[in-house]
Amino acid sequence: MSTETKALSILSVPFGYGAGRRGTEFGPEAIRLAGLNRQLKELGFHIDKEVTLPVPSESGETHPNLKYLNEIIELNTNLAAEVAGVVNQGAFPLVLGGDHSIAIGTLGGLVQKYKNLGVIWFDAHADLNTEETSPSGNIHGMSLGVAMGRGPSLLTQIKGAGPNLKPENIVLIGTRQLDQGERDFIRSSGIKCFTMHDIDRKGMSAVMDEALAIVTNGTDGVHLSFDIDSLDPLEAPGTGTKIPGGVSYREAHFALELMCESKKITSAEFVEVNPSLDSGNKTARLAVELIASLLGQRIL
Ligand code: B3U
Ligand code: MN
Ligand code: MN
Repeated sequence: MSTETKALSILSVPFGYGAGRRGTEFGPEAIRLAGLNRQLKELGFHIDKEVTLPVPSESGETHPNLKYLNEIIELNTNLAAEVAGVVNQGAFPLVLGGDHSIAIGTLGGLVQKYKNLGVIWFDAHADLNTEETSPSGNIHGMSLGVAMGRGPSLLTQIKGAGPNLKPENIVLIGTRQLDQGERDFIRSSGIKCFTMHDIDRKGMSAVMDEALAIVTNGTDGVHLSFDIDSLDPLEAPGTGTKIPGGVSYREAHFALELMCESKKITSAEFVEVNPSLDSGNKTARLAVELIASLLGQRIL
């Protein structure tokens, strides 16, 4: 984000119905306990607004391939409206999950202001499944697709979700687990995907240079959607779908510092912290440190 923009709004989303295991609903609280507000104040931010989204109660209706569909529609409809309100007032939205299905609402709100939004999707996964290609029926594995207008109309009709997000403006970073339908879609749509192989081959520095060039080309804002499972599980044990061979602690900080230096990031969300799987709040503390790197924390 630009150093001039010091107003920030925190949107906490204690929501876990999009994930296969319970626990991400405790993510925002764990991130708070790890000292987020103190850290932000130290960095000179004025916290404009702090909102906790109300979580819908269980409807009891079941859709085997779209688990908790009704709850996800309701939550994301509200979140999109909140995020749109924050960006229209000129503050930087910092969204704390919750599972990654909340990106449907975050992106749905952002595209109401940004007509050509760039997106950096930092994640072990691509979250590009549909009802047909998902092995789990968990909507957190579909959220980027839904935000692009791919998937069941019940979800894509959430205000803002849809073709406003263009594949040429999206990059995936840290990818290491794809389902076949996602592979096919990445190839046919032209979304740029920097897998762990690319990070090993080129180094995080070159990957971020390329990624930032793509997401800033012809765009009017850049959103960072940061799934904590992009990190190696040794660093981030408190998350539900751990995939070995992830981004290192240093690579993650470095990538976020480069995003900060670029002054191009206009919003961010941090998702999939699951305190019930964590040891000693390590993963939430890591999330706070990473947020600080994105927002200007420096060694010297
Ligand atoms: N691709 C798998 C696994 C998964 C996606 N996102 C997470 N896990 N966190 C799926 O269920 O769609
Ligand atoms: Mn994800
Ligand atoms: Mn993931």
